[in-house]
Amino acid sequence: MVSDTIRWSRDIYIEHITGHRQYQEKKSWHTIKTMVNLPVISPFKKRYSWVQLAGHTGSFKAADSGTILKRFSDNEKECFELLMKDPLRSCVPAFHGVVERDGEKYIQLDDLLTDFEGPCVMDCKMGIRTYLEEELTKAREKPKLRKDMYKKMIEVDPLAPTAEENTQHAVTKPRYMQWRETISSSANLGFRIEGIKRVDGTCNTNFKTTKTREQVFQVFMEFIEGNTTILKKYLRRLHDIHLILESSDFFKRHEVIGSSLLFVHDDSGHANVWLIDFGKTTLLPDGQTLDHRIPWQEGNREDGYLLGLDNLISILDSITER
Ligand code: I3P
Repeated sequence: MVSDTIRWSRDIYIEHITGHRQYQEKKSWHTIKTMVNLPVISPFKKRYSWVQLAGHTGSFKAADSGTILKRFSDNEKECFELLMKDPLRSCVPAFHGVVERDGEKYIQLDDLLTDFEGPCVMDCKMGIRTYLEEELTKAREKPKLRKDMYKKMIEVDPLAPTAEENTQHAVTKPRYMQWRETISSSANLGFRIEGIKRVDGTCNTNFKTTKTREQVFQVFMEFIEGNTTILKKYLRRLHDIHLILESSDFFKRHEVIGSSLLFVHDDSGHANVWLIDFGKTTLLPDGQTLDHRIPWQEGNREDGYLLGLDNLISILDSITER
């Protein structure tokens, strides 16, 4: 399932960054780990492509000016179709249907960066939980051992695996995802920072252990470089999003997992926030709705999205108060 959190830089598609190294190269629009899909750049048009701050590699393709192509997922397409008819339409990239390129299907979406000059981008993955209940059930029925996840785990904390996991050199996916939630702010604050791209083009995804309110506060301060105009715009937009979520039928009727809030601003003081990534957003059975705040217990499908949004707003509010 493709549920990437993504975002963009001009002219170069930047791939997913794994591990806990901090990349501080001072190269503008630098490929951080692997560069793929260098799009053809028209000298006549301003072309933007994607910086992928987290998620699966190779999921994006350059498209006509002002849009991007994201690898097709039936689930995400269905979400966008519903979102285009929901009050949340104003909070997500516009969906332009499904297209085929080189035998592969993609969904076509608005490029949210088009209106920014040298955008700074932050990706916050929302919710207290980052895996679907159905993933948990499947993993229980047929446990699959993941050596790659074990490796990622010991890179951050060599003491995290159990004796059994050390023997197997592997962990199950839910075990890894739950561990990721507890070392970051997902479990305690209901969101976590996945990555940031700064104006100079450097990217940082070294936020796996950014966990406390104070740590998140510091990251936000650096991200906005103390610019209170931008901060106020972000806050206003988050309050609007909050109101719209409360009135959204789509939101009531979906378990929203692995979706992000994308913060974008530039030097001119232009700032906005959107909801992105619906690859793991799942329609509930008929008649079931979620509160998005009450604690998750297996079976209730709660995702803690609004808890995360409340905390995000209160942390940004505390910046204005200092
Ligand atoms: C990845 C992250 C992704 C998840 C991926 C994880 O961990 O949690 O959200 O993809 O699982 O490896 P990390 O950020 O620590 O690198 P999904 O959300 O699609 O499950 P995967 O390796 O099975 O794709």
